[in-house]
Amino acid sequence: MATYVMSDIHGMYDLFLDILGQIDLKDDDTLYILGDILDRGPHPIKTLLKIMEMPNVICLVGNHEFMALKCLEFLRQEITNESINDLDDVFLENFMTWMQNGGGKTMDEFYPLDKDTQDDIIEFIKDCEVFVRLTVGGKKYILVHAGLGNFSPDKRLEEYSLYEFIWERPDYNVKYFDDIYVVTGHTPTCLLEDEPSAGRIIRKNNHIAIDCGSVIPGGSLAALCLDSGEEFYAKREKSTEHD
Ligand SMILES: [Mn+2]
Repeated sequence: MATYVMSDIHGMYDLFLDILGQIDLKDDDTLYILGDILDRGPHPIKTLLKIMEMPNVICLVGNHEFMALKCLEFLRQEITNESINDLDDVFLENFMTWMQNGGGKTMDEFYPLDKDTQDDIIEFIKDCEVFVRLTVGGKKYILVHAGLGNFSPDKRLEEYSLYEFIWERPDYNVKYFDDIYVVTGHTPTCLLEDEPSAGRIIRKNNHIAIDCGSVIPGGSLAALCLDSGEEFYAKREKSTEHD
């Protein structure tokens, strides 16, 4: 009955399989994936389809799934006079933003799929959680992709906007809660050079930062067992798998 957390796979399918091999997920274990399965790395849709087959995985939405959803839903509809009229500046801006953030890799794998599988993927993304409250071994956790933007101790979780959950980074130097750990992805720890454990999972001020930069040269995909505190890493080779 172990609980694991992981985040920001970004299409790094081989690293994902490596971690699954290490944690040896049992039927009664649960793995939470805190978003950003898609984009940037070589196999985002292959990774997502694998996750969709795993009954004991619970996914949260990341900013990359959100960007993809907004574009894929529009792009896969039949082109009609009506939909051409919808091709407005807002859509084009969304599309440009997604492409600049590695969406091309997701498009490449999404388009050859049959329509039913495309539908399944879109529905799966829509069903992802935005945040999860959890108690493991008597310790309380909040899981969320990016952070609690515009944090205030008096603000209820239900009062945060989607943008504050999936885009805005937390301040790891501020303890948000005395009795709750906030587990986040989105911010690659290998880029936090001032932190003594940069590149590893960072635990600080009741924050737990688990995005170790799977798609960044020299970075890793990480997983954490919340029951034991054990950390697992699959390190990205410096020169393969990604252009
Ligand atoms: Mn992100």
